[in-house]
Amino acid sequence: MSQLDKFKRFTITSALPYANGPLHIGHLAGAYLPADIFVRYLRLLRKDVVYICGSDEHGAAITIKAKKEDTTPQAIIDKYHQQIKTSFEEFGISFDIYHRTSSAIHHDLSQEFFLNLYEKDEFVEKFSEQYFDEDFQQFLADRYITGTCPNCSNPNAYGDQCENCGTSLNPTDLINPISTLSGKTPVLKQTKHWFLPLDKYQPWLEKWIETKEDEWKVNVYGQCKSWLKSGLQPRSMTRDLDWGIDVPLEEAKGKKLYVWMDAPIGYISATKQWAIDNGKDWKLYWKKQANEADDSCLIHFIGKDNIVFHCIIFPSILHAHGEYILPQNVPANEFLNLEGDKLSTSRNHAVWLHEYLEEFPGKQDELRYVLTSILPETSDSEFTWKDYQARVNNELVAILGNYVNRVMILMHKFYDGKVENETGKIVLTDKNINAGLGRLYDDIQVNLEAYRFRQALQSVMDMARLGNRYLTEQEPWKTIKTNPEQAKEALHNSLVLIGHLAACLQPFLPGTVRKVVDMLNIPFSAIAMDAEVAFESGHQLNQPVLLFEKVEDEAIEKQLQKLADKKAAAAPKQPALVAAKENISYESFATMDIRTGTIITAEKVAKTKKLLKLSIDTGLDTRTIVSGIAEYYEPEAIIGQKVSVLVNLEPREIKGILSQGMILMAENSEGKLSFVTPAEDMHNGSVIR
Ligand code: B3M
Ligand code: ZN
Repeated sequence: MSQLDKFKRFTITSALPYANGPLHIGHLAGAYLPADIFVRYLRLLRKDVVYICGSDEHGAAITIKAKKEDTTPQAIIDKYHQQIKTSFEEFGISFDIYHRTSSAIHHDLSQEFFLNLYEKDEFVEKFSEQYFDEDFQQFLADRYITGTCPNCSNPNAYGDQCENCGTSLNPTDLINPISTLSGKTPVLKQTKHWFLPLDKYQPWLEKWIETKEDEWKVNVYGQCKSWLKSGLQPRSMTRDLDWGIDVPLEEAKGKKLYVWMDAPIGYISATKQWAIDNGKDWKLYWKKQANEADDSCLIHFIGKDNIVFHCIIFPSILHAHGEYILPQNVPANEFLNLEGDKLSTSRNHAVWLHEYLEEFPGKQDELRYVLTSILPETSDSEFTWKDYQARVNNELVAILGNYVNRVMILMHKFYDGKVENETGKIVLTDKNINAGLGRLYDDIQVNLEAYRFRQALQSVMDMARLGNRYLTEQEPWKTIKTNPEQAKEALHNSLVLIGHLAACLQPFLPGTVRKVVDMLNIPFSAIAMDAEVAFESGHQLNQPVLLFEKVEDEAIEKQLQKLADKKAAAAPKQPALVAAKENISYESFATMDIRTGTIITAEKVAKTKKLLKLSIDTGLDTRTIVSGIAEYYEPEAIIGQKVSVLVNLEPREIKGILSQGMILMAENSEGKLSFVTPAEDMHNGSVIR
């Protein structure tokens, strides 16, 4: 009997990925593959389950990406929502709906939630000072305000960041702030925000989370405890932003909901949409029922960086609302690393799902298998291509594929694929196999229900190992001559075992199961984890097909090379520096007279490529200097340029012109030149020392 039998219904969610980039294997191993396995298991048990996901299309993650790609947030979410949705579909994550938070149904429900809490007076209203454009009657968040960066003096820094030096800023950090709407100086104005009083909910949260001590994963429970221990603070649920869901209050014009207020509500709005599309009642999956025993079991699959939002903030919102169920469990995973390094979107250090699907067509189950084998369930884990190859070749091909293939080939060789006996029904007759099978079923079930998917998969593979051992012991290829009845029974037992294997493989390798069921020539519905596997006498098997192919070295080399190329392309180039010179005394340095000056005129020196004839105001005099910069600067462009001049360099004649000094130039490792100019405006003749 399953632990899960006490629940009437299941509401399973996977974190809504931000629609700001493609999916990689880290996403899959965190919140999607484990949930998909669990959901497929529930469906096998014929549970009433809805599996929900969708794109998270609000928040800075989206607007920042739009800025980077020089486009609109709408264009970003449209592009990536489609791409993510397609990748999930092709990979076979079996959501009942993949929705999006930009939908009207989601905007409406999020506003409804906000108003519900607002009308109950749950929010704490707080004021702070923010810039406001009086002409446009609007608060200025992020890029609606520019000014001088307090860090590097870039005059075009944004309210959230200076793109010159990379510093992250608040609008009030800017020197000389200017509104990009009116071009005028904004005024500071009080702005109001609505805070969720987490401090008020803390005692309730503590009690509720206590009840989860034995059930939740240690990493999840521990993180919650430490948040609670440090004391919860009120958290603003609104923002002065231009992208997101409008705060539904007259006095909050121009304000949006904080993305973490709306995103988890996305689970609910997606369920509503699914219910509309499928003639269901969404309330059964989300609302408290009259009788607690009728409540749905809500489980959030997430990565560890989302724990606080799913275990503290969202439950607080649900609790404050009052009508909703709370999560039964939040089995968060740790992180997956790749080839000894953190997965990184910005450094392009990732195995991208859409690329994998293209380069390994039809090999979804191979990736599912490897990722499930290394899921970061209790600590960070690592994907390497060599390990991928080893697991596919040594486990999928050599154990699972080999077992099914041997049995199928022998059945065709000896009996033309016909399953036939006198009793009229083919069932498992070997006591040892039966006992072994029973133990493995228990292991698989217990581990699946405890979110230990790695171990559960190992037990499924043990079933194939059991079959291989049985076949080797029975040797039907020999007994077919000496004891044909025994050979037949052994192969029939093996065949029934394949049926059990297919049933247990369903949550893990659905594509493979389809192939097995095809070969067995039985309806999909005939295999279930709690059903007997049997064949009617006279049943005809289909021709065997290979379940898995060996992964060749070349394929792995290619992937490793690709990662190396990406890494090289993303690495910042190290400048090749000129070697340092010998030390000199201060005295010899002090003999140089270096002054600030200004270029007054500039012209090319006839019959040369490199030389410009400059006249320089050195403060002391106006003098002629010949400088080898003609390949880098047009003469007209440098009139008025501030420079540094070595004025006491021995004059010398160059191409018939007396050059009286030298302009100092900085030269980088690529040979690019730059004038050396004082950072502040200095009068000509200022001494450089
Ligand atoms: N989009 C954060 C993330 O992708 C966020 C999850 C929302 S779940 C409601 O890590
Ligand atoms: Zn700056």
